[in-house]
This record gives sequence, C-alpha cells and structure tokens, in this order.
Amino acid sequence: MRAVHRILLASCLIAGGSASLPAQSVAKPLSLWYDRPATQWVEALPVGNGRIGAMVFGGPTRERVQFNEATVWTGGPHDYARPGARRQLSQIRALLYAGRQAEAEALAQVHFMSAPLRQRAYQAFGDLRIDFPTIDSASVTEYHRELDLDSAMVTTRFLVGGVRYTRQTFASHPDQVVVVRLTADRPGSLSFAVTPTSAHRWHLRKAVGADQLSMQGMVEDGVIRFEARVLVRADGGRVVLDDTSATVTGATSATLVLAAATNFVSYADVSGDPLARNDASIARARGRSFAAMLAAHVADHQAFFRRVRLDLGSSAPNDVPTDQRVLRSKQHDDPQLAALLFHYGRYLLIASSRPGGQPANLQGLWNDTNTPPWDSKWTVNINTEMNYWLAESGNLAELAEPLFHMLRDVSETGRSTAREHYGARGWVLHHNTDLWRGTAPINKSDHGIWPTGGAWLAQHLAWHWEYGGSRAFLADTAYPVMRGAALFFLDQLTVDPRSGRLVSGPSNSPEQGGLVMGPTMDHAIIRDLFDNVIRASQTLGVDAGLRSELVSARARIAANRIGRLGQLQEWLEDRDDSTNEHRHVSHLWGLHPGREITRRATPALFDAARRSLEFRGDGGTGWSMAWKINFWARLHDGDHAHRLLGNLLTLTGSRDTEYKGGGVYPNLFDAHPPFQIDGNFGAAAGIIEMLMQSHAGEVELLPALPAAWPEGRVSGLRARGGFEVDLAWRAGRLAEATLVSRQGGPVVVRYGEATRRYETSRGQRIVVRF
Ligand code: FUC
Repeated sequence: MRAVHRILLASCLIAGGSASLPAQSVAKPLSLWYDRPATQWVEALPVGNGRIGAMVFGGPTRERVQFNEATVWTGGPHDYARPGARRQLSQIRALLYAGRQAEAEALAQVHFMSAPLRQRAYQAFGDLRIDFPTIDSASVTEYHRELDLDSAMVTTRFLVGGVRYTRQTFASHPDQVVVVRLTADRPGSLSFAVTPTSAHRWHLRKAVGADQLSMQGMVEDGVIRFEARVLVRADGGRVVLDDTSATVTGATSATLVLAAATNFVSYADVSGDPLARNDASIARARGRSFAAMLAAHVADHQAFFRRVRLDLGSSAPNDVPTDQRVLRSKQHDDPQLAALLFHYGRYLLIASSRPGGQPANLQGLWNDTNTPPWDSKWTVNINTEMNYWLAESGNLAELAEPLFHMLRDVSETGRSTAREHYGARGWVLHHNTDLWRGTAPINKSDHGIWPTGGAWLAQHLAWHWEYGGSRAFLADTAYPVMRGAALFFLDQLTVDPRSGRLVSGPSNSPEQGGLVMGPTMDHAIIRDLFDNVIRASQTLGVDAGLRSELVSARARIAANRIGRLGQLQEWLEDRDDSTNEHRHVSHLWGLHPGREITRRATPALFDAARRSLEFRGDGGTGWSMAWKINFWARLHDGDHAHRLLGNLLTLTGSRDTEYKGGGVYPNLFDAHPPFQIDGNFGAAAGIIEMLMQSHAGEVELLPALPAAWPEGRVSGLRARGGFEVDLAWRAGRLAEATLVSRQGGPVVVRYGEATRRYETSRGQRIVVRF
C-alpha cells in the first residue's frame, strides 16, 4: 500500500495538484479519466496501431475489449463504373442549363450512377470478453480508468478486499498486436476466463496448442476472411484452454496478446493468408517480454506524440472525470481542456493512420457494428480531408501516407469512371470511396454526382510537398496523381453558353441545392489543383505543353461572385438564402482549406466569405463546427473561433443521426451525432490555425488568438516552406517565436500588421520578436 501511495502522490505532483486531494481523483495532465467503467461504447477508451483498434470498457467483473481490423469490410474487388454513362452527359447538362433540374436528376439517377448504387461497409470484428469470477463488484473501491495520451495506454485499477487489480491495454505498432496486461498486487489473486467473441455469424473458435485461441471466419456479404488470435501467458497459476475460452486460475499477473488479420492485400487482391499473418505476429510476441513490448510501444508512440507541446495557460488540474470536466467548462473556462482535445486529435491520428495501412475512415478505426452510419466509409466531400488537416501542420506528416496510398489507388480505379461517365482522360473520384476504391457517383444523383472529391484530396499531396520539400515525393507520388486529376478537369470543364466561362458540371454544392452546373466549390478546388500542377511541373521541368493548357483554362474558369446579400455566392446564380444554416459551408473552400481568399489579397471576397459564414450560424454537426473553427481562424476572429470550439466541446449522449447538435461523447469522441471522428481532427487543426497560419505566403503568428487564452506556448508546429515553429505569448501578445528552417530559403514572418523577412539556411534557427 505504501508503494501505491507513493505512486499516487507522484502523479499528484506531476498533475500539478495538491497532495491533499483524494488519491483516486488525480490523473496525468494529458489523460482522459473516469471513476466508473464504461457502460456504453462512447464511454470506452480507444487504442489503435493504425490497423487494429480496440475500445476498452474497464468493467471490474467483466472486461470488454471490443476490437477492429481496418480491412474487415463487406464486398470484394469490383469496378463500380457504369459502362456508357457518358452517353447521357450532354443531355443532363442541357437540361440543367434549361432550368429542368428535376428531369436532369431523374435521367442521371437511371443512367449515370455507380453500379451498384451503393458502396460497401466497414465491419466490426469482435470482442475479447474477460470474466473475473472471484471479483465481487459490490466490494470494488478506488476505481480509476484512464487513457494516458502520452503513453497511449488505457489503465484500469481498483481495489477489492485489499488487493489492487491493474489492467493495462495498448495497441503496439512495432509488434502489430493489442496487449492486455492484468496484475494483482497479492500473489495468486488473479483468476479470469478470456473468450473471444465474433461480430460475424460465420466463424469458429478453437484452441491452438497450449496457450492460444483462434477465432476464424468470414463476412457474410463478401470475400473477406479473417482470424483473431489470442496468446495467453500467466505468471503463477494455471492456464486451461478449451475451444472457446482460456481460463487462468490463481495467477499474479497475465498477458493477453491479440493478433488480428484478414486476406486483404489491395483493392484488387484478396489472396492474403490471415493465419500466416497472425502466426508471424504471435511468434514475434512470444519471444518478447511484456516490458519489452511496452517499451517499444511507448517509444514508437512518443516519437510522434511528443513532437508538439501545447500549453494554453493555467486552469484547474485534471482533477475531475473528463466528462464532468466538459460539463464544468461551461461554468468555468478551462483552456487546458481545449489543449487536451487538441492532443487527443493528434493521439487519434497516430492510433488510426499508419504507413502501410488504411486511412482513417469516418470513425477512424473504431466501429462496434456491422451497419455503421454511412457504412463508416471514406466520405470525401469534407470528412476524409478533415481527418488529415492536422497531419502536416501538427507535425505528423508521415501519418498521411495511407491517404496518399488511397489516392494512388483511386487514381487507378477512377480511370474507368472518368472514361465511362465523362469520356475524359485522367481519373475522377466522386463523394465517397470504400475498401474497393469505388469512384463512381453513389446513392442519389442530387448529391452523389460531385466530381471534385479526388481533386480536393490531391491538395494533401501538394501540402506534403510544400511542408516537407521532398522532390522525390513530388516526382514519384504527388505529381502523377495530381496530373491525372488535372487532365480529367481539362476534359470535364465545359463552356457556359450564358457567360462563355468554363464551368464544372453536372455537380452539386455538397449536399444541397441539387444537381447544378458550376458550384463555387468545384471551381475553387479545380483552380487550386491547376495551380499545384502548374507549379509542380515547373519545379520538375516537365509537361510544358500541359502547363500552358492549364494556365489558359484556369483563367477561363467562372470566378467567385459576390451576391445581393453581400455574400460569397454558393452557386453561379445569386440564390443564397440568409436563413440557410446547412452544415456544409462548401462555397468558402477558397478561404479554407484553400488559399485563394485572404484578407490582404482579396479583401472584398474575404468580407463576402465572412457574411456567408455569419448566415450559416454557430451550430451544426460536429465536423461543421470544426470547419467553422478553421474558417473563423482564417477570418482572424479568434473569439469567434473559440466560441465554435466551446460549442463543439459540449457533452452529448445521443448516437442517433442528427444533422444539428454536434458535441462530444464522454470519451471525447466527436459527435455528428452519431460519432464521426472528423470533428476531433478538424478541431485540432483549427486550434493550430488559431495560433499559426502559413497558407498566404507568410508564416503568420497568433492570427486568431482568443481573449480566453491570454497566456500560453506551443512548440513543434510546422509551417509551409519547411519551418518548425515554437511560440510563446503573454497578456494576449506574442512574446517570442522560434523558427527552425528544415529546407533553407526565404520566409516572411507576420504578427498583426508587422512583418520581418529572413533568408535562412538549412538547419538555421531564428528567434523572432515584434
Ligand atoms: C456527408 C455529410 C453528413 C455526414 C456524412 C458522412 O454526407 O453531409 O453530415 O458527415 O457525409
């Protein structure tokens, strides 16, 4: 007990709290913690290694570790393009120009949509159920459950009859397994039975050798086969296996190692062997101690996590359970709660997106149902992009690799869609994709026909180059994909007979107003894409002919327009409605994440964008509010951005689909509702935009600092041009900034109206004061 007391006292001091606080009510500053087990999924705590994810519930008598593997999906390899769809294209456009939208949508619904109409769904995998027959729930005291973001580990501990039980769960990237460590501080007091359960009807379980359980099966609707394997190791006590469970009796500690794999190799290849994959993971784990696996995991995680530090000034220590802390923040401002949300966003990206794996989907990696909302796919008319907004600026650039891999995939599968639906060169992705990299328009013609999903995603390739400066990346990965996207739009843009300008269409302004010609968003995205291809081809010294075609087409694309209400028009026609609070704010793309609307370069459009944003209001779904944080930051209104952050940080419970409301669940997962991870990532990215921006050719310091954060510091942010940026501020003013130049080259640093210009050499560190 004395040792335990010392540990608690130490964590008390680390938390900056007072040693007189009750022992169980303190936690590490960067942790989410609770004084009770999770009773629902959105209270459980997530761990992940980019491929295997788990949600830990922490029940004392029954633990539930619900897990996923990123490639368990319905369906199989398939080309979704509709052969010959292009034959209807000119008729659809003609109907739209003639104002016959309903007829255009009806025609498109029959002849222009994906075959089949819907894409496939991400699936649950199963649970590890761990039953503790000797623990009496009524005698549990000092219960504590926490997710420490710094070590990426969930710990549950409690006392029963003088015995302290501790469980530690983490998902290791180096070892490709989830590890659950169970200990009792009195020898021989640990007894439990572990049972893997499946979310799929077609499965079988069996014991493998003396210490493994296997659960194999396949999805009902598709070709994915899977296996989960559990290795059970106990220190002291006995392990007995049957074909469903492993029973451990009288142990002092035990380690469960969970491996999970499928036959998925790529969108076109399902010839993998899940059993062989798990054999390899288990064989590696068998030779390693728990301590060695833990050390490798923590080192791997911290190499990412510790790159950025954020301190938003003083607020209460982390001394109330996190859900109650969210509630309390409505009465007492708690800037460090925003810092916790920021770090949680970075944590979730580290846990859900690792090179070689799938990109974070609508729920990242975590999913407890076989019918998840929107199939937990990749929706690319905002959601997937938002997932990766923080990767470059938040110093996690390597974690965007799965997104780039997916882009390479859709640049292949999107060729048949470009050809069959548009008779166009290059490739196209509409508003969704799945594990099989569907690219054709899905669901309904009024919102599924939106051809700029791939072009928007291609912005991330340009960013990776702008922030990281790798010519090899530009030449080998970014340019071929961006070039193919640009070729598509050279063929897809047509002349608007009314204005003589080039317009995109048929399309829609996501996801309202129906099928139209020329939504503002498309044009902003296409201009940005063309700019990136023009610049990249110059840098690489290739494609001079294509470059001049792009330059002349770009100049002819329909321009942004300011409408009768002083707003930035969402469509070619001035039909915006000042009472429209739709969650999508697509027409402001040029303000964020684009860069064509800025205060200094385009002041009239900048004011019009603000007007449009005022009309949309301060509510919305989770991701909508997260986007608005970024918009208000770009508009240099820190207090308004902070108000949106506060609206997003509102506790909710509902998992039913609602198109207004937003908020966070007790485990700080963002609520659309239902849970959608984009809001977590978008909020983290928005906090960076409040503190530093670099899209307008300058590194701007504290562009949108709210009055609520008078003191603070941040380190390790990244700016375009290859700079690492540290900042400190006091009394609401910049104290000092340090830039480290990773590539060398010029930089303009701005604070308010003042600027400084520097020439830097590679590795140079400059200290900036204004
Ligand atoms: C788009 C959005 C919804 C939701 C879904 C996954 O359809 O309009 O709000 O985020 O994607």
